[in-house]
Amino acid sequence: MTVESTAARKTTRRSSGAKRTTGASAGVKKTAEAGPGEPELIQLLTPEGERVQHPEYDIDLSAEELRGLYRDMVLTRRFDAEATALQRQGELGLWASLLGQEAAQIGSGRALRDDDYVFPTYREHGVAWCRGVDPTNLLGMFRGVNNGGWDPNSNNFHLYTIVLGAQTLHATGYAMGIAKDGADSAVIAYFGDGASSQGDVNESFVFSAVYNAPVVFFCQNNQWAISEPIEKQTRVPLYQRARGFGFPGVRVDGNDVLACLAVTRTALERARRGEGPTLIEAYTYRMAAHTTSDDPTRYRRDAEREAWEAKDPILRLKAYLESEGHADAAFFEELEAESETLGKHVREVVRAMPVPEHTAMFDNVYADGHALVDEERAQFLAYQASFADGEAE
Ligand SMILES: Cc1ncc(C[n+]2csc(CCOP(=O)(O)OP(=O)(O)O)c2C)c(N)n1
Ligand SMILES: [Mg+2]
Repeated sequence: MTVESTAARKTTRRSSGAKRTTGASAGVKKTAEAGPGEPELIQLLTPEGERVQHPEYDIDLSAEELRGLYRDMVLTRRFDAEATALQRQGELGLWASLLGQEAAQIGSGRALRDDDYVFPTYREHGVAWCRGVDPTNLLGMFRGVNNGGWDPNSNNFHLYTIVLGAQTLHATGYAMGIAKDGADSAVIAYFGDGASSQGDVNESFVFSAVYNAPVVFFCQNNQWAISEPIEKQTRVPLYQRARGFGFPGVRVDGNDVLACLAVTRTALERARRGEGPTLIEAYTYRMAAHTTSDDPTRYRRDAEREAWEAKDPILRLKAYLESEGHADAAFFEELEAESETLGKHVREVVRAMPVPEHTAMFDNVYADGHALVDEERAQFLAYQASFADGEAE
């Protein structure tokens, strides 16, 4: 990776009819939007929506594919906004918004094959969308009516994991397993900048490297772990940590859906070839609060958020689609109507979610039951009954 100053950046505008040049022959440098001294980001679409080339990671997508990525991001953002509103109306207990991280999630999610397996955190609503998980199923846990909400094996999308970093170990073990089975599929584990400090993540790096496991570690560096800034997690850019474990790491512009797609696709292919893990650091920003229980105005400046607004992942793809004539007004209008329909559907489904039996939470702790769980169930029933007595008095 080379580091170049902002002044030395070179962008190559790619008009629809222009002959594509390879990075090497054109001498095109990787572009970056990081400040001086910061490592560059792999980028294919600037914040202004200009297409730039990259010698290693360039991709060719049809207008239809580009519109598809845009649609995914818009609908995911709409779903997310709807969920936040539902929490504010008391319909959900909590929500963890993905606002600002749509490109990282849709780009990496669309790089996956159906037979690949995903191990998410609690914020991967865009990846769930790409896997075909019904978005309303994501809301049950946040409403407190179930403990998961979907069958992980239906879409190869594991349940949300709240315990930071634990899923990286699950992913590594799963990847080691499919390698033993001789499968050519790959595994991807999502985690955050804060989770990168967890022992689990570092242990999974060791195991996956030593066993050449077909796993991609996709770290969304959204700059914050609740109120802890990235500076308190690391002395080096996160992607550089991979080197110490013996596998490659790359930093991609996490607000550039094209770059996220290209980089993840490359890493997955590498894993399939039996060349082991890759760490992708998607450099992005958490535009909303950590969750609906958090108030970020207590610990970060408005100016920081405003600076990231200019790098919005959806606006930059929209600018590109418009400037290249890849989408017309009718496309944007239809998508707006589709967003409205999705929002209405989500609201209706959530409000109609059945309230489970109070004891359902004890049902699947052990496959064959357990005496201790039986005891706890009985205690809980007695506790519930004490309320009923109180009401009766
Ligand atoms: C093992 C563990 N420790 C602490 C927590 C509490 N916790 C939940 S989210 C969070 C911050 C995570 O930050 P990051 O990994 O950057 O992910 P982000 O929420 O920014 O997507 C913490 C400390 C937890 N869930 N699990
Ligand atoms: Mg974070």
